[in-house]
Amino acid sequence: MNIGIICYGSVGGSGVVATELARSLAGRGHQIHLISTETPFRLGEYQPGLTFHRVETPAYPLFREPQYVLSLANTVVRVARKVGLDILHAHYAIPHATAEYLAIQILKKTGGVRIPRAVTTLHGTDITLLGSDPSYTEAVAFGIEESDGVTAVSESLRADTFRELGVKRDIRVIPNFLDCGVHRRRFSQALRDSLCNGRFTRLITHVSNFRPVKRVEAVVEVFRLVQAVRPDTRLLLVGEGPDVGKASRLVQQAGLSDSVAMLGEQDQVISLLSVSDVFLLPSRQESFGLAALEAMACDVPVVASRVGGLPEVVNDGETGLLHAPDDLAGMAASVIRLISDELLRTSMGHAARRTVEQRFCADLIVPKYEGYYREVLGNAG
Ligand code: GMT
Repeated sequence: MNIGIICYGSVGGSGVVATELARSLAGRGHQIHLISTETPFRLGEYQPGLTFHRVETPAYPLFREPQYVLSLANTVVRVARKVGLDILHAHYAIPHATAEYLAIQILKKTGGVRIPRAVTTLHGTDITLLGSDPSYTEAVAFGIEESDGVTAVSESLRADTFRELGVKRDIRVIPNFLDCGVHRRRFSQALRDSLCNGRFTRLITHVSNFRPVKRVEAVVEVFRLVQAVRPDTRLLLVGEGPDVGKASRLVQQAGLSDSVAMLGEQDQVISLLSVSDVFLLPSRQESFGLAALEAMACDVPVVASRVGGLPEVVNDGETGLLHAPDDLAGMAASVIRLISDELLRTSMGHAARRTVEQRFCADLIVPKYEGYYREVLGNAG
């Protein structure tokens, strides 16, 4: 198939999933056209069958905001005219489902080219935080209704979409996935020693894009409670985003600067996860929690909020420990339990890895997307 994939290239799970899907599909012999404003940060080396198309959005002083929907639709039209797309797959509904719809209307009107079938994948905040905001609801719901196929990354997100947007169509749940050959524990004693710095014996890791939904204040507070009992524990904060400054302030105010390492954005987190004892994700909302899945793939148990799709990823009591989002004391107690009980920690870590292998590997999930594309093409009217 000739498949166009639209995604955000900046750091974020939806872009990571779209890029992994693009790479896997190209590896399975499809021609993939990845369309984004910037080179997705996990695109990696050149791969036959995978072409990147940059969306350029010109600035003009009259406009307060760049007209991204128009430039994206325009790029899609040009790519479709040049290569003849079978499927156009938008990741993240806002505004990608709208641009997808617009591009297809233009192609239908101008004719002379194959009209791709439109698939939209809902990732989370495009529904739960933004899509359900009255400023967006009608347009987002319309884009979803007009797509030929719609997928959601968890049952929870599917239910949220029906409830929040009132859409009435079928939505297929296809969970997120990882390349299990790449995402696996690669332990380095040297890295662990350097992070433990002769002073710490346990490492807790949080990876995110530091948006308010990730609740850095909860990350720091849980760690403060853990440190009070286990001063030999260090927190690794990995990632960049609007709340990084806030995280740094909170760490300082709590007198924890010596025990927290702020490592900034990292292309690959496998080495850091592989030397971690516990992964901490106390988000307010999480439709799936790809960061938790990445930790699990590296044999690391997860302590997280029991919200959204996280219970579909982390099996409470088996591959991690889940708590109500406000139960920070409970999360701290779970972290302390895991770092104090090596047997429990390693058995939960192994169970986490097994879960990833049994349910979330690319070779299980990517064929589900291929099958869905075929269904959508089969339904072409
Ligand atoms: O909202 C974000 O933090 C970014 C967003 C994204 O663009 O990736 O994350 C959402 O999609 C991910 C990939 O499907 C999921 O793993 C995240 O759980 C989801 N974030 C939220 O629901 C908060």
